[in-house]
Amino acid sequence: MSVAPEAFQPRARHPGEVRHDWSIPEVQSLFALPLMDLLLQAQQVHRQHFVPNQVQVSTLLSIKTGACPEDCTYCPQSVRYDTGLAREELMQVEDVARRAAAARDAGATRFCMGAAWRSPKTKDLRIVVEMVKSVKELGLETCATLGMLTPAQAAELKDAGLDYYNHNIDTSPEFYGEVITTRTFADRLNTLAAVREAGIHVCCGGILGMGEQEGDRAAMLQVLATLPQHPESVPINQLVQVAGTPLHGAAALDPFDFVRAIAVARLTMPKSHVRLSAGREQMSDELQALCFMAGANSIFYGEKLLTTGNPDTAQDQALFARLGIEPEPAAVAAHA
Ligand code: SAM
Ligand code: DTB
Ligand code: SF4
Repeated sequence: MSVAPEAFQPRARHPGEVRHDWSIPEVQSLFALPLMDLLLQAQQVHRQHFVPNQVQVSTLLSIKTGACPEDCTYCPQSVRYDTGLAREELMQVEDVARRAAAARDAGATRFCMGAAWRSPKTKDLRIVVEMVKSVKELGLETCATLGMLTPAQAAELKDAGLDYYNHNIDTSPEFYGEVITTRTFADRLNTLAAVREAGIHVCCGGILGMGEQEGDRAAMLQVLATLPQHPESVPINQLVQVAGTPLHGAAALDPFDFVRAIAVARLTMPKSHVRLSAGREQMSDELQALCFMAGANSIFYGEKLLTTGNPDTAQDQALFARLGIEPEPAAVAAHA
């Protein structure tokens, strides 16, 4: 029996629909739009799913700094590059809790603990579990980024009350091998699957400005937008160039290309928070405003990222006031 050709027509799409079947050419065609058309679409889709003019605010803390065995060519914490960074052991739980309380008092609703590990050791994970519990007790949302996780480790963190786990794919599958050789793209996807399986919210994005092509940026976002469930949080980092790392001196990205990537993340993952992540210290207020227009609705707040600088809290508060942006209230109930 013959089937009517219309049976094979893709069904009508509407902008803002959550989809998991994005093709690379489709994502590339978004990048190719005139910037103002892209910005307009992105802001319209943003308003379908989010309260306008609200931005989620997270604070980062490096709980274990430097001497990382991995070779990520962007990273000041790799043991392989001489960046002059002093190595620090895993922090004490009480000190982390003190820093989290200060972040909460300054206005953050989520506290993200980062460790320069390939993956956590059992004895270290036990300590991180205590950190997560104590940060959670302060009424903050909790996030950690500790490298690769097994399903059992992810389950342990979930039991401790971890709300989010950050693990980035960093770039396209094709460009990935130019950036990191000590762990594969597939390793990253396995960790993301373990985190998802454990019931922890996924925070996953990448870095722009590492010498990748626009096609790599499209391919990276296509991977994220075709995951069975979109990451709840999508950090878009601009490379922070650190002397001593192989990527120091990489050609600067056109700021409008950064804005385009934010807008494409917003359009392809309409319900995800898109974080204007590392690199804000090097951006003008006007560029950051364009990123918010493009649908970014999350930032790192506090004078330090992990090892590099971030705008002062007073400067960010002033920027929010000038733009009429308010911090997003914590979604505690959703993560209980
Ligand atoms: N070691 C763990 C890992 O790599 O999974 C967690 C910490 S690591 C610093 C977290 C992420 O920070 C990296 O995946 C990368 O996307 C981002 N990052 C690191 N150095 C950066 C830099 N110089 N500029 C922008 N983003 C950076
Ligand atoms: C993410 O995507 N960006 C953050 C967080 N996740 C862990 C890290 C940015 C690090 C920038 C370089 C540094 O401060 O060491
Ligand atoms: Fe280590 Fe993470 Fe830096 Fe890579 S990005 S060198 S895994 S701390």
